[in-house]
Amino acid sequence: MAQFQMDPDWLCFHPNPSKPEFKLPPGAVDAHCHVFGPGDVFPFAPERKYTPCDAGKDKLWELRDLLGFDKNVIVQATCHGSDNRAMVDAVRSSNGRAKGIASIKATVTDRELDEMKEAGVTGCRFNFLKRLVDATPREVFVGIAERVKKIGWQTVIYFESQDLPDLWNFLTSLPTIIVLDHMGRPDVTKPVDGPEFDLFVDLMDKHDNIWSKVTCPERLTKQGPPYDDVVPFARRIVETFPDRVLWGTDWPHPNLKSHMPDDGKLVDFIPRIAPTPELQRKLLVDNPMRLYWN
Ligand code: 0GY
Repeated sequence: MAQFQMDPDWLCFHPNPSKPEFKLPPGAVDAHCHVFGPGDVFPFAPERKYTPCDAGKDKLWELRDLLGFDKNVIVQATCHGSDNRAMVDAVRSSNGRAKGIASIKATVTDRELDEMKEAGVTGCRFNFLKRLVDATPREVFVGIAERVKKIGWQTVIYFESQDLPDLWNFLTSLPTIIVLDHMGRPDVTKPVDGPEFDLFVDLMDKHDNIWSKVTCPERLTKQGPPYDDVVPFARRIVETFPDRVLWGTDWPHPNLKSHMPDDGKLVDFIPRIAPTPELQRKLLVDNPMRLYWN
């Protein structure tokens, strides 16, 4: 009997994704994905807000090879809280083909940070989504950012577009490179050149330490596949900031409710948002290599 029962409405990752038509450039990096457990080996955290299906490292490597990626950046998922063992184990066993982003508390010791760094962790994530985590005071995040800056880490930040005005001063005060998840989760029913998305573009424009993942059309869409409504948003960011964008699958796609994407089709979305070979090479190879494997 498995130790954990996934949530009754949980959508598990696609069982047999298609091989993409778009051929990824050599050395492409999936710069946003997760591992879940398996729960019997790496228990989910007591404070978690969801219990997923198991999605361990072996499944992730299978997907990497099927899609044609060379490397992964594994972001600690909130179902594991600040217990980073599943993520660190995956990074350690990847033969140098994965890096990690941790979730840490202010109580983390310097030794723990050094051990994670030695394993291949290159940053930590701050999460502002109430459905995923209990709130952490901003001054605590600032203190963590000042510490991780000393070991050369970046901070990855997950928030939703309506919170950007309030978060502006916090974000712009952080001393590290900052990577924003999923373009700050724009409301794609609003105009791509309207005030809300302009503010996100303005943030990146004024602060060249801020990067964006142009990820998660399956999460942002209101129309569903093939995600036509997300294309203009991602394309605007890729074309405006070609040297500060990253792409990732978001496998195993936590908390989707409407549908589970075919990961091969998600890869086929890339040339729609990065239409030239040069933009594709920057997005998929040059940028993630500069940020994570430098
Ligand atoms: C994502 C998005 C989500 C979940 C998490 O760590 C997580 O649990 O990041 C979400 O539910 O929106 O980036 O995978």
